[in-house]
Amino acid sequence: MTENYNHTEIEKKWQDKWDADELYRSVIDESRPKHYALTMLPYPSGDLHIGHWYAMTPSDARARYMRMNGFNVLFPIGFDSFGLPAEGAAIKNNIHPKKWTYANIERMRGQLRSMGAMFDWEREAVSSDESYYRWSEWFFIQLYKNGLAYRKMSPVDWCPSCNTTLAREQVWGDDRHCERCGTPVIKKDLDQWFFRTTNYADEMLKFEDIDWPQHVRTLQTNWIGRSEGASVIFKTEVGDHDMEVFTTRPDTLWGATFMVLSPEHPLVEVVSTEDKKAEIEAYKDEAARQSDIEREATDKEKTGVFTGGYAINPVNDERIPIWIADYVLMSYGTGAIMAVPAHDERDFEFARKFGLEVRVVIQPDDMEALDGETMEASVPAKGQMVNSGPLTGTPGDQSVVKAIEFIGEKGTGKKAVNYKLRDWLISRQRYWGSPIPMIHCEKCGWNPVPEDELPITLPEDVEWLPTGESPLKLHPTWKHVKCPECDGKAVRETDTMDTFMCSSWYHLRYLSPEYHEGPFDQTEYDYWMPVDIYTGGIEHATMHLMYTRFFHKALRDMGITKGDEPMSQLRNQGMVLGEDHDKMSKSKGNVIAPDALVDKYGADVVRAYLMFFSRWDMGGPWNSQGIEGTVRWMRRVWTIFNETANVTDVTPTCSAETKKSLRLKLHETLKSVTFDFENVGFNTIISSLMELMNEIYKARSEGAVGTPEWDETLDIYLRMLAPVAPHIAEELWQVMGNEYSIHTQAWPKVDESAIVVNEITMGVQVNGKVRDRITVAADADDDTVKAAALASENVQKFLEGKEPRKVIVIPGRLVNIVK
Ligand code: ANZ
Ligand code: ZN
Repeated sequence: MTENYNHTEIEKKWQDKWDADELYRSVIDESRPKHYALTMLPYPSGDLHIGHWYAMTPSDARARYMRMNGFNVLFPIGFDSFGLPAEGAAIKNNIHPKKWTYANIERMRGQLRSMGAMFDWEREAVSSDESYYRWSEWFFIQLYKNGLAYRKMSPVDWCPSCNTTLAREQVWGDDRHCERCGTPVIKKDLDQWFFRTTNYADEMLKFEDIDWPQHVRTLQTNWIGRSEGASVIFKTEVGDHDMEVFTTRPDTLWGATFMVLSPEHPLVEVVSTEDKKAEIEAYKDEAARQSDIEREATDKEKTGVFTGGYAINPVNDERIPIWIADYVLMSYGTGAIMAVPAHDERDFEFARKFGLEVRVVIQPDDMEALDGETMEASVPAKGQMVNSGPLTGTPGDQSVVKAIEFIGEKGTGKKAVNYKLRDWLISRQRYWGSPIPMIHCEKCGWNPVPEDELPITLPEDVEWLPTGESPLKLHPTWKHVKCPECDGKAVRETDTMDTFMCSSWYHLRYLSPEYHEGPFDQTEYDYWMPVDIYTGGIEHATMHLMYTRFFHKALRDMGITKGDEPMSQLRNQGMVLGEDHDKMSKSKGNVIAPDALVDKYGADVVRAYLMFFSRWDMGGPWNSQGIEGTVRWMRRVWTIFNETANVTDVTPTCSAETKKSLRLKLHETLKSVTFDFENVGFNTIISSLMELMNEIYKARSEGAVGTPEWDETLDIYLRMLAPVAPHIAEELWQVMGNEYSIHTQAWPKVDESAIVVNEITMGVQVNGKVRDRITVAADADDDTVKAAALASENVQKFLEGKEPRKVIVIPGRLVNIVK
């Protein structure tokens, strides 16, 4: 009798044993190639959800596969444990953010262990530990010393409910609400710390040396938003101030019929005439209430106000009216534009609405002569320059270059590149984050905390209830320190760092979490870095995945890291949706809780089903019927191994054909599973294993038990199963009388000779009558087929010893022999 498959007992037993034996400890071993498999670290929200399982368990299977292939694999885990939710929970439940966070970490460690993943817990890193954030602080100082951290007064997006600034990516939707709490975001002027990510904009556009999905590359490329063009200086008529514009079309300079300033532009005050001031103020107020997205929308009715002022066009000294309009954003380029209505869509709509001149200066070759008075839409295409003073007649393929040369000679403009990417705003007016290690003295200005005084630790006695002020600022003593330069009275920076700072380098802390001489141990770095495969959610395409690249490159230039990129390969999973095909949420009641599933089915089934139910990079809706299919498969696996484990003296009764086709299926499966593991294609791994299981049952019914082919199949089956379902594979490995552990076994090798791909049978005719059938490889050439046909005994008989006059091969079907 077969024992029942008691997953709870089996999984617990092996998890404990693996732990006790330190089976997944990864230490430097120069004799083996290394493989650093990194899965995105979780935020300790308190509950591991199905999304974590979906990210981590297939990644674990891949890491295990690499290990079986002879790699020394590092697969670490940790917690991204600073951040706003801890303070939210603190306020709600009156519990210290630190206490809440560490209690959650404790609980989640247990949940993570239930996955049966090959995490090396000795390398766990927790970003809110003093031993960790000490180095976040240290990195801040290095960035500061290298001119990559600076302080600037700037209008920021502020969430009045969370009481903090938000990065551009944390402001969501057309109504611009806070990503965390949904409150509408307002603008506020604050002194903030920034990292100069824009220094690396061009380099971050290069992806040649890394294997990252095209989708992520496109998102990052668009986010960086590089535009080439020119910067041109127009002078204001009154006061001769510089009004710099960025344009991608310097070839249209002669067509500028008005200028537009962003309502927030500092020159608005200067150029506007007294009679316009009231109207302008009203317009500015209105613009401030809209989001950049709303303001930029092309389908929006254009609005604006004439300032009463004029600028001088540097190419022809023409006097041009200056307007303000909300479609020009202060946050892009210089916040001022030259408007060329004949060739720019938004400028055209604006000109028509306010009756401004539309002047054609570009004539594309393939279009009828354009007329500014009558045209119904702008013509943005390049073409020959017309109406453009000395440059009239310049062909479209040279127009931009010639125009830049022209303004260059006049000293009024030059080639320029512009980016949508902004510097990274680091400051958060919050408590639960890494302190920014800077000190301000009235006399000496800003200075970093001396490195030997690190870490600056967070005080525990803080008021976390909302006061409208940052808890560190409110603290009575914490901020008061001596100036590192003059020893006089000074104050600490009371803002803390954006948590994306902590997660920009956690892959380095994993290398040596106990190391205290630096952020990481160089020996470990040299062995393990770069990360060979990074897996996680696509939602991190533009923030985390750009910050971590920036960070690595900045550190590289300081001689701290090596190589140009931190992560050689990236693969993203999709999202597990609720059964109703909606995003899971507590309010919709469609949340799938992994703990309950593990209780009911076991971790192995949950792992396998998550790999099976959809393409990993696509995700899809959960299906509670679907998982039953995986359960049945796992039971069949359990049963067949147990039933045949102790069979010793059985006489195989199957045919040679059965043995051959079992081996064929086995090695075909091994080949495709190997291919799929290499290419991170998890769903087909499981379906292949299911199919092979059917073949195994069939072979058993045909009497294959006891044959060498049978033994080989079972052995290879378990090795293929081991990365997917590590517990059951370990148990069955033992049941089969093998030596512990299956997880230190080698991945099996495909026997190509067992896979004669697609044999076909062809008829052989002699003088029009079928005399025999031959079996050949489908891809056999004509000569091979002819030789096989002529070798047939029957054919020889009918040839009666004569040489055939003709042999014709009809590929795939027939050989025709003429006697
Ligand atoms: C004159 C012109 C003529 C333009 C023409 C376009 C076509 P990208 O590709 O996005 O970089 N622009 C510049 N700064 C702006 C701002 N702060 N707010 C709104 N629009 C702004 O686009 C650059 C073009 O967008 C610039 O080139 C400018 O209009 C406009 F036939 O200048 B152009
Ligand atoms: Zn000082």
